[in-house]
Amino acid sequence: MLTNEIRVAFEAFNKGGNIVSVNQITAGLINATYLIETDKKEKYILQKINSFVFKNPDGLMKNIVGVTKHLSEKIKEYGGDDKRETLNFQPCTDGKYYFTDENNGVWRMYIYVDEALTYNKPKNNDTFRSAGCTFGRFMKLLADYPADTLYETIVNFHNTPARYENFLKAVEADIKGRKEVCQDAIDFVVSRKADTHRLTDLIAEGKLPLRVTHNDTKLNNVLFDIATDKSICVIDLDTIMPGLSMYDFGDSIRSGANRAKEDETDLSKVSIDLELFETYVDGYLSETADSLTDTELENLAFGAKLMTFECGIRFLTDYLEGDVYFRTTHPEHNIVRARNQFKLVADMEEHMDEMNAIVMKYKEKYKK
Ligand code: GN1
Ligand code: MG
Repeated sequence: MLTNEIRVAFEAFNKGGNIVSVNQITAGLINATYLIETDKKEKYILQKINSFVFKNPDGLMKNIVGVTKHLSEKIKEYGGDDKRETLNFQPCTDGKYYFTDENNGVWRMYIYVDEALTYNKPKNNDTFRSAGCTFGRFMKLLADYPADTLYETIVNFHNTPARYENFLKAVEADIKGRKEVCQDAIDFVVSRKADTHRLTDLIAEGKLPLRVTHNDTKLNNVLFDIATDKSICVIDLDTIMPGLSMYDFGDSIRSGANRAKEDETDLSKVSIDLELFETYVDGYLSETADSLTDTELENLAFGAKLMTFECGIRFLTDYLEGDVYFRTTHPEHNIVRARNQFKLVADMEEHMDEMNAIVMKYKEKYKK
């Protein structure tokens, strides 16, 4: 629906033409996203940035514009199509890549990648393998990006011990009186405290390299070409920051290799699909095996479990704090999501040896 604020924001990017249609895209849980079509037959994605989550739009957009320009150059070097394989953000008349409206709403806009779609669940093994290649290539193309110029858009985003501490505070404060009804989930988290610091300990010991990572690699954050069904373009670039390969690998597994959707209430449907896990490992390592260290490879499967655990902790914390962070459609939404993630964690624990063996199999295949 075309509202006044959407029209004003669109006009700030000075592309000309009149809006003929607006469609909200609700797949993401953070920003408000609109597909805009104009009478000049042009299509754009206009996004209102969630300013509760992202406090510094200037730093955020500098990261994103810097990274997408870097990607464009690389894509052109290998003969790819930089109009489809990366997002192209549009400046306003003042040269800034975002617009602040009269209510302090912050907006940005990029050219819509046409003839492409996203999947919430892999359509088949090939789709998921292809996503693995694309996220792996993304990290590879950014290997020489100056990481120290990146602004930390969400401080401690994948710092699981810090997430754990926030969770404990939320339990303690219990501002919504929800603690009692989710004691099972609270106990689940507390009993796995030791897992929270395994990767941060390895970082502190200098045993894991920080890389430029995406940090939010769920399957619907990559676009697929409708004609070929190959994944082409990584989207949702707000959390690009220095991070670990396990974060990107892990979050893809969390979201794509769960047999159920993230907010499935029937927990008997939630489990890790090892065939999908394998197909993603194949795609991801086909691009990255040579650059990953042995310690990274040994921790990839654990990373999948940790990202699932951390996401569950975040959903549970948000439930305890009254649903202030993630978009929800009903009061139980966050606790449903948390229990779902914890069921997946428990299932991954059962299959951890198999998951590690699969990673080693593809290490042998791809590492020269
Ligand atoms: C959010 O923005 P979106 O929907 O792609 C969240 C991720 C969570 C995910 C859970 C910036 O991702 O960290 O894993 O929801 N993004 C942010 O679905 O917090
Ligand atoms: Mg998204």
